[in-house]
Amino acid sequence: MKKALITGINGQDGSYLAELLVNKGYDVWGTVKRNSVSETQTTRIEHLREKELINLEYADLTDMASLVRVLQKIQPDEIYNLAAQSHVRVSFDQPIYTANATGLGTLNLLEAIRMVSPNSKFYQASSSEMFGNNIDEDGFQRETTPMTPVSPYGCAKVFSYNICNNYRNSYNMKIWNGILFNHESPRRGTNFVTNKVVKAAVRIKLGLQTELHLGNLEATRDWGHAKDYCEAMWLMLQTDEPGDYVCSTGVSHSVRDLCFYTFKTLDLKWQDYVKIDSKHLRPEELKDLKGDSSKLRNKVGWKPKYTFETMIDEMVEYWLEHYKVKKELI
Ligand code: NAP
Ligand code: G4F
Repeated sequence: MKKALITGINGQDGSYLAELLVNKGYDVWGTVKRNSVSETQTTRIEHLREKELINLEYADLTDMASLVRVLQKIQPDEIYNLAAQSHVRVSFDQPIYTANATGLGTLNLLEAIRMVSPNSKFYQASSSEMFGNNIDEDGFQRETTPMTPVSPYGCAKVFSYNICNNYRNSYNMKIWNGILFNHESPRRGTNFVTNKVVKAAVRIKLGLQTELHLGNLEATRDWGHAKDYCEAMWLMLQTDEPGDYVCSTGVSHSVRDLCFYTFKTLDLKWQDYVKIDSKHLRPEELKDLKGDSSKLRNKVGWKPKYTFETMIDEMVEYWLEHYKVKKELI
């Protein structure tokens, strides 16, 4: 039985990846960060924890000793580093913490692996935010697109990406960088734009809310489904040769399109409810993202199952179910 360790197992991706690895017969371990409300440490993975399908350890990427302890205990075959302060807007408010957790945290983990578990395969959650506003002539970003990040989060992820490549080359460690474009799901934090819009539209439909305050409606993103992208992470680690892979759908939509589609699904007109609030704007904005994932599709055989529309439909259903309303009743 293969052993896998997922840092940030209670995050959106961690929870889907844990399900995928449990279903594949792995012995799955995950790290959680201590919280004074213990229930919030396991909200997204409670269904796995209560059936004793996963094992949890306390650890923090900023605390290298905790990482050494966990690695010594588990000696995993595969390590998926999904933990991070992952919110771009928040990274402007907490740049130093973001650099420590999302940047130096990766180095803490790599050093711990080098000392304690050097033969483990390692997946790093790299991000399309690393490209900043660089776009190739054909309108796409890919593995070779220059990286000029426009947020403290993006800068921290570039550090992690570079140090992973450096450790791969210097110490022959088995390290893969998955450069993932935005991926969403009903489990997405509701302060990211997709789940914020979907949750608010459902609440407006049910009379629980009257307005939705957003920032930049013109930005475009290449939005995929987190389940599809977790499959890509696992597939990468099953290849023989470590490398860097973009994972994306190749289709992008604006935040305005997202509002249009979501409100229309509920027979609402988004213009009647959406208000622009400058507090959701960023000091510097990453305007457009659209990824070319040919390398992943051709070399690894990955293909997404969800479209933008089926993903948003699933998220709408989730929030209706949350408020105990059947779609046919509204
Ligand atoms: P997420 O939902 O924010 O999950 C992040 C997880 O990391 C949470 O469980 C969080 O715990 C944990 N964490 C935060 N700071 C930590 C620290 N200092 N030490 C240990 N754990 C810590 O993010 P996600 O959407 O699942 O994304 C997974 C990874 O992929 C992240 O690294 C993200 O930056 C990256 N990524 C995401 C996307 C995307 O579109 N989703 C795209 C590209 C890359 P708490 O909840 O207790 O804070
Ligand atoms: O949903 P977002 O906050 O995601 P963002 O900034 O693209 O970052 C996500 O994707 C990255 C991959 O490229 C990940 F690495 C990162 O961890 C995270 O998962 O914002 C998407 C767009 C932005 O252009 C933002 O300015 O939506 C725009 N937006 C407009 N109004 C808003 C809002 N974003 C948020 N969060 N809240 C708003 O009210």
